[in-house]
Amino acid sequence: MPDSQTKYPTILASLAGGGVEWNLSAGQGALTDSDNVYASVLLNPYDGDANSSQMLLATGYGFTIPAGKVINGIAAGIERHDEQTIGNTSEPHVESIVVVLYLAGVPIDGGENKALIGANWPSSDVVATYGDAADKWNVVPTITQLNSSTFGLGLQVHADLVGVDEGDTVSGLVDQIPITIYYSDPGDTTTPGRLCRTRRGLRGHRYIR
Ligand SMILES: [Ca+2]
Ligand SMILES: [Ca+2]
Repeated sequence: MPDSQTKYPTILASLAGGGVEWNLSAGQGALTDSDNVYASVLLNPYDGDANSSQMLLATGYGFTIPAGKVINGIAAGIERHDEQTIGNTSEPHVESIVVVLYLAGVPIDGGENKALIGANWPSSDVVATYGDAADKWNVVPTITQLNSSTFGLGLQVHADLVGVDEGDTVSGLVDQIPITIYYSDPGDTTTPGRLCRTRRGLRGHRYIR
């Protein structure tokens, strides 16, 4: 039977290597609930060293996918908004530029970047969902890897210059990042692809008769 697990990150980190460090002073549990307790980052669109964030790494999900299951899809929800911090911006302009799956401290090799670059964050909390029940982000992690505390999501954001005066600053705020993993038993016949093959098989059988 198809099944799924939804879990929340219990380990947060801002990965050094360029960009502005995320403010994680709300604690390691900041993204485990939609409670308006945030991880945030303060960006200066005019400063090339400060207009992008470091990678926010959310791990420690604690999945318990049973051995032997087939992974069908992965979905991540990012509840987030942006705020004008200082200045004359008519509206803040913070966008996600990297949304990737991580394992053991690095992006999973070959994984898809799901960020919708150019789509500004809303001014109040909205959940953006990346992936779905049949989308594996172009990766094939093992169940052991998905259950690892090092499996999770990396998020990097950027502030653009549209409508922004020099000296303006904006913040990106993230409330929660649930990840849902969809799985089923090997040989499960409920997936659309298998139904199509079954129909073709029945037609062929009829023609032979
Ligand atoms: Ca919220
Ligand atoms: Ca929160």
